[in-house]
Amino acid sequence: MSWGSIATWRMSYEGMVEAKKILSQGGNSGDAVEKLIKEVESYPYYKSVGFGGLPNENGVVQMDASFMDGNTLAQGAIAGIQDVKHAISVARSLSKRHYNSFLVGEGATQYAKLHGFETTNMLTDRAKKIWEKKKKQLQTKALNPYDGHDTVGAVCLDKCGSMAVGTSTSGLFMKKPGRVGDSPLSGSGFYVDSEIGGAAATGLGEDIMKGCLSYEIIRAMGNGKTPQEACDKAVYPFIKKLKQRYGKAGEFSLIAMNNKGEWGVATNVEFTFCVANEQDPQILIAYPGNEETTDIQPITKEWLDKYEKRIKKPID
Ligand code: SD4
Repeated sequence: MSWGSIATWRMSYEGMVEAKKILSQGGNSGDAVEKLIKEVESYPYYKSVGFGGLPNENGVVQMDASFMDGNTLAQGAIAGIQDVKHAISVARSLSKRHYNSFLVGEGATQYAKLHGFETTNMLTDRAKKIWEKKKKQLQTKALNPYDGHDTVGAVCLDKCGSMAVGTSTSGLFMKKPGRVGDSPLSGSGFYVDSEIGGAAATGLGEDIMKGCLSYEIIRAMGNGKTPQEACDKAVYPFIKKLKQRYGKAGEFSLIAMNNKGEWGVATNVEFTFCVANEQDPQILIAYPGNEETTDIQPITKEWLDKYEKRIKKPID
């Protein structure tokens, strides 16, 4: 049996290298998902996940995360958790409970503290500076405050055929306190069924939720579509529908992998992602293609160099 992993954005690369070590040695898909996401949560220059994530309107980092086991369909999720280093680990721990498996706000933070999860101030100096700068800009300019947001979403398949999915995000920069996105919501931000495959989302949660897009992809794969066909079929007609009926569609991207390790993505914006199946992880870049298809290319060194500079650029 082969193993595989797909995860959102360039930021998941280093985590996927770690996940590969687990999966290629016969380790468990849940362990691989958690390890991958913890790597992203730990890196202070990724400003939309974990430590270094951008705060809400009040300057507080509030995180959402989820974990799902594709064998048992067990799920755990948290929303609006504060001061906890690894939101994904809290979500995974909650997935082991039949009751009280989705906690929000203070209750989520209390649970993490009570169960010994590492706590820390998640607001880095850099994130604070970006927030202060944005606050000032918003006073003088009519800007859209909600930019600079990405979720790490990861789907892993292990050699036993078990699948798992997880997500973690600090959500939209400058979000209202208490705002919850799609990432902890079953069927919207994530879903996995080891008999079919898994999917996860990143982008404007308010719009992803309107289509329950992760579940739609699983449903299409369950009806015989390849992961790429399922992503294309679930995402592009929905964007059209949103534009027609709601008047607009935010930016979002979906990833999927089936239980054979085949994968797909769909997006309405430039979207980097990482993938590995029986090979070293690679970073690819996707764009919306013609006629409801997705155009996928290898990443260039030029893109990666620019990215590295951008995420580490001094904040003036
Ligand atoms: C949310 N989906 O909170 C997340 C944020 C994100 O790219 O992924 N943005 O809505």
